[in-house]
Amino acid sequence: MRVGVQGTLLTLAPTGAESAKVDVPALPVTVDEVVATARDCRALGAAVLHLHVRGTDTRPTLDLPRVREVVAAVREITDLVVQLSTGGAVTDPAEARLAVLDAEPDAASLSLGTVNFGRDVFYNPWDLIVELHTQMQQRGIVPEYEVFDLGQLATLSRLLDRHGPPAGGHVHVDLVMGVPGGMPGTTAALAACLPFLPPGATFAATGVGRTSLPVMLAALSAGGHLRVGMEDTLSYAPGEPVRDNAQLVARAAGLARIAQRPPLTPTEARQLLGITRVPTTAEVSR
Ligand code: KMH
Ligand code: ZN
Repeated sequence: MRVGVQGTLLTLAPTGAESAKVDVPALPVTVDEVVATARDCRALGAAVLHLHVRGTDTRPTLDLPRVREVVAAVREITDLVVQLSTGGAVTDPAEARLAVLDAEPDAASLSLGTVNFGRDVFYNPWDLIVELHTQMQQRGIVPEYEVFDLGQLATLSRLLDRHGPPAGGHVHVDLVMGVPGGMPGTTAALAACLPFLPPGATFAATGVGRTSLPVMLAALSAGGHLRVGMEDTLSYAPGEPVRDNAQLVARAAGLARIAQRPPLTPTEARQLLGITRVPTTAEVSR
C-alpha cells in the first residue's frame, strides 16, 4: 500500500456499455441520472467515477461532444476523480477509443490485453496499448490498468519497461475478475495475481456478476481497493436485482469500514493515484 494512504479507494462504475436501459431501468444513462448517481455515491464513499457515456438514445457512445457534456456536468456537481473508459463497447474502433482522451479526464482506463467477452471479443492489441499509454503520458492523464487475466500483468511489466512510468508516476491496476473469458472471480485467482504486480503498485479488484462479493472480500483482505457498480453487477443477492448504484457503494463502503480501511476522499484518491489536475471551485465546494 502507498505510504500515507491507509484507506480504501472506492471506484464507482455506474453504467458500462453492456446493459440496455430497457432491460435495466435503474441504469443511469441520461446526464441528469449520471450526475445524481455521482452525487449520491460520492456522499456514500465513492472517490472515482469510471465513466461510460450513453447518447440521448440511451446507447453507448464515444461521441466527443456528448462525452465532454457528461464530464462537465459531473465536475459541476462533484469533486470525484473522473476516469473515462477507453474500453468503450466491444464494437468501438481503436481511433474512437483513443479520441476519448480529448475530453481531458483526470484518469482513464487502459486494458492490457485482448480477452473473450462472453460471445464477443474485447480487442486490445499491443500497439493500441502502447498508443493509449504514451498519449496519456503526454497529456497528464493517469491510467488505471485493467487486467482481465494474469498474463496481462506480464504485458504491464513489458509496457513499463519499454515505455516508462505512467502520468503521475504511480501504477494502479484494476483486476477485473469473473468476465466470461477472463480469470475467475475467486480468492485463489486474486492471490495468484499479486506477485506479478509491479513494485510499488496498488490494486483494486472488480468481481463481475455473482463474483462481486467474494472478490470484494478477497481484495480487502489483501490490502486492495474496490470497484463496484452496475457496469459489473446487476444482482445484489441471488434473486434480488440491484436497486441502484448507491446500494452497491454503500455495501462496499461498509465492508471497507469493517476492514478498518474506510473510503478515501477524492482528494486522498488524487494523492494515491498521482493526479495533479486541480479540481475547479465548483467541484471542491460540493
Ligand atoms: N465495456 C468493455 C468492453 C473499460 O472500461 O476500459 C470494456 C470495459 C473496460 O468496460
Ligand atoms: Zn468500463
